[in-house]
Amino acid sequence: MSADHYKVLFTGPAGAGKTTAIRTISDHLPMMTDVAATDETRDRKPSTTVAMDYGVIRLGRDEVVHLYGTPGQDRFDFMWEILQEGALGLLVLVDNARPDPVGDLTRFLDAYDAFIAATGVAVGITRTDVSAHPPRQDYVDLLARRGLRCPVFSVDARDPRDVSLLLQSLLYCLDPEASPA
Ligand SMILES: Nc1nc2c(ncn2[C@@H]2O[C@H](COP(=O)(O)OP(=O)(O)OP(=O)(O)O)[C@@H](O)[C@H]2O)c(=O)[nH]1
Ligand SMILES: [Mg+2]
Repeated sequence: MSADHYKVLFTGPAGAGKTTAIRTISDHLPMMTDVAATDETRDRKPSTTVAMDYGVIRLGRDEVVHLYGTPGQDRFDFMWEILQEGALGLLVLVDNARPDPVGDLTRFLDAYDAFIAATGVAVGITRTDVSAHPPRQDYVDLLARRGLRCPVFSVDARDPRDVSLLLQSLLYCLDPEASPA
């Protein structure tokens, strides 16, 4: 039986866990383009994505989801638009331990404004074990102010259950008729 193929895109600031999330749920060893970080990200983690991540997950019997991840750093933002092509929806990961994570989310919602309007978005708040502040409600309020109703979860990018729940909630929200796998 031939499967339906979908593409989703993970984005968000450097260190939010995009590469980790894709690696966590991918059925096969993902393709990564991480190089040793030489800039300010080096203090936080040893490597950073310079082009893209790519993994794949089969959901149920007949759905294959292709997982693409962007670089987080602004200097590679030319990849953000390229990677949107053909994607069904966007997963924004934000690192709750950064100085202004709600501002980070605002920046990514702005950057992907037209894409989100045409597709859909879900938000994963990572590193809530490192910083419990700001609360989830701050993100919900921001999304509501922008007229966006979408899933918002606290996720640990290292936990396959968290990441796949976020992914499935995005897919479900894009197509409520679809049965979650
Ligand atoms: N404590 C904690 N660590 C986490 C959590 N989620 C992810 N991490 C860690 O945070 C780091 C995220 O790094 P990456 O996955 O490379 O982040 P990225 O978003 O791909 O970053 P760029 O490619 O630089 O944009 C990894 O060391 C993860 O193990 C979490 O919920 N809690
Ligand atoms: Mg990365």
